[in-house]
Amino acid sequence: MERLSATDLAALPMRVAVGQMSELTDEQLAFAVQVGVSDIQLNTPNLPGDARWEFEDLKALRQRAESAGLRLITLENVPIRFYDKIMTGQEGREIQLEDMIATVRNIGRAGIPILGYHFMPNGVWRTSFETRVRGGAVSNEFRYEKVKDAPLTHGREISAEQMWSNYDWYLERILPVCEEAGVHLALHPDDPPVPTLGGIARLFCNFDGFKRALETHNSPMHGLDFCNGCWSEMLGGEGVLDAIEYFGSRGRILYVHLRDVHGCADDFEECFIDEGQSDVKAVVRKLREVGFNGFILDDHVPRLVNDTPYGHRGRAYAIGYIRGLLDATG
Ligand SMILES: [Mn+2]
Repeated sequence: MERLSATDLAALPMRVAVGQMSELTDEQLAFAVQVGVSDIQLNTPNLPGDARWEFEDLKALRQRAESAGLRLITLENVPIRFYDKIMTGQEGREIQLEDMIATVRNIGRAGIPILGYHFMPNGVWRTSFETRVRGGAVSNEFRYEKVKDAPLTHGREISAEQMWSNYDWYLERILPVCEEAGVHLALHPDDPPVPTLGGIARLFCNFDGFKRALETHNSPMHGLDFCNGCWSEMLGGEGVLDAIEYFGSRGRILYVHLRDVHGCADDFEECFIDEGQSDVKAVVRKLREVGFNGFILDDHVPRLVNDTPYGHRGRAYAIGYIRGLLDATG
């Protein structure tokens, strides 16, 4: 398969992908083929390199997907250590920027068209990974109350103003490289989307943050990894439709994490895709209505009886459900 151009991407239909694993094992490739998808996403792929990814490794990864008849369409997240100084505005960020520029160029040259990213120096937080949901399936939860006095993760507080300054510094420099390299940047919400955790302000915890990011760094190569779970936490079940309307009709939704929760940003638990507070059928209909033609991924799922650490059973359930939604609304 040749490198996908922007035009080729636009010609693909809305579809389901398998992803969120860090390695392309034979088993993972077989699973993707078995559940009937043609696109693969990897999250923080386990590649050599302490500071950057190399062309040959990226190319080999894409070819490995293609050997199973699959398209490696997205890498979500480089390791935080690749750009932690950039995010926190520390000394040494220039060196990290040079390495990130090299990584983006290598991703483009390897023919991988989308790079998902986030701007959370202290990552994703949950207060339990043993939350029991329907029938005893194992999920997770976040209760802000339990972490509101958590110690500083970086030894100091970083304000929203400073985080915006760090973000703008980075995007001003990396986005032109993405444009040149043919790599789309897809922004994931802060997870959980609360204003601050461990002393670090979280920029992407409300509608205005995303609007500001995409307006300030305005390019067809810059859009969203629309995480329905996080948006549902931010705006509630109805609000996700407004967000899809706004960003989707502007062509800024690059791909979708379709999961859901019960609750809101500072107090929620993740649940099965069919029982959340948003109407996922309406979500898919809205995505069609705004002309979204990227891929949809299950993201996180509750683990079922005898499930694997990756959650093959829970994922197969969600992926089949999403495929059914696409068929039913097509
Ligand atoms: Mn997500």
